[in-house]
Amino acid sequence: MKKRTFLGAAVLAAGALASGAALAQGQPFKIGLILPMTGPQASTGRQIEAAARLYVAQNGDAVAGRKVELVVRDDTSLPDMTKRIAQELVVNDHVDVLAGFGITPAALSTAPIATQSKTPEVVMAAATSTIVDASPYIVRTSFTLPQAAVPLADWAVKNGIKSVVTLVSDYGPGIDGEKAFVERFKANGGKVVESLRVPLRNPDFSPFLQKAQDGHPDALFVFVPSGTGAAVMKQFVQRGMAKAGIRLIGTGDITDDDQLNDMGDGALGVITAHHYSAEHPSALNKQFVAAFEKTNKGMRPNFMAVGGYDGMHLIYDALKKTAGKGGGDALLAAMKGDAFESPRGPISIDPQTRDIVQNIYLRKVERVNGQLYNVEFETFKDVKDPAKSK
Ligand code: VNL
Repeated sequence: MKKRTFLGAAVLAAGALASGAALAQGQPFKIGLILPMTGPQASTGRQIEAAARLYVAQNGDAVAGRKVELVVRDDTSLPDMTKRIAQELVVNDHVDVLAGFGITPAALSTAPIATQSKTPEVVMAAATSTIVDASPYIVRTSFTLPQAAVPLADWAVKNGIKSVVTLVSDYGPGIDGEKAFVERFKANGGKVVESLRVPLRNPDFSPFLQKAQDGHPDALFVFVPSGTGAAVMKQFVQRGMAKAGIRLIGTGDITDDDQLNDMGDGALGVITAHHYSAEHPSALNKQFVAAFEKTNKGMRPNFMAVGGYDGMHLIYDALKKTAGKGGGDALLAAMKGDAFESPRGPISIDPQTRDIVQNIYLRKVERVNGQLYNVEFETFKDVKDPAKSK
């Protein structure tokens, strides 16, 4: 407890120092990247680190004459550890920006540190709607679950799906996704047979899938975090749920590009809504995917990689706008309203909410040149988080 209090005071002092612009410009500009590099969300950490390093390799390790340094730390996706690392990075390493955050609890646990030390917290992965409300220093380059779930609910009703069972991971993003999908689907006249929630840690999907199957819905709506989709897909196929007439739909987390190509033919035809597909047909995305695959053999960039890549872009833009000076408040002001083309399409940061505004795509899993991809077939432009525009 004593230690906590001490660290709290140190965090405040570090903030005062930074905001007083006492840190000389000769110092490197440090980005503390806190990611799950081991443990259940390790694929998210791997993807984001690879993309962040690619961004630096492509754009140089100096901005407006100021050297940029990435400090990568593994939080194993345990929020207490995320917080401890964030404190250390601010107090000892004097980082200028905190970034990364593989899961919602990690992003939330760091929010008080960002606020106290006036350090921008760039959330590159976590996707619960309310994260941006936890600190005025949080900016998000990932997505929110309602952004994807609402267009999917509209598509479902228009395409003959009259009843669903929902199955989500039992924490922030899952609950957001369930709520957004169910509300919209019901408002469109759809029937929700049952809503199931499966634990985040060590999930055993089989009893839940059994329940879903017993409900005989037209479709099963699923959200599970990145890295977990293949396990659900495997059991969905093994149980013969598709053959029993149940369609699998969900947010794009379930057909994650990191795993999709190994999911087999059972994944063909699965419809999802999301903000990024490695198959997105733009020149910028083709370049991004080729460069990523070249420097990371055997890996395909997924939506986490794009969140990391764009987060770096946002930080570089902000540092440029402050002419290399940085400073928490100045960086944040520069980030608000920033807009650029991402490998996912055009994006911007809503200056009011600090949340991302981006296109959402409906996609279908298809085989392209022998590989499984999410092929986009409909675009919803400039989607804000629907949970905030109510
Ligand atoms: C979260 C949301 C994490 C979506 C995810 O994968 C994901 C989160 C690690 O907010 O915790 O795909």
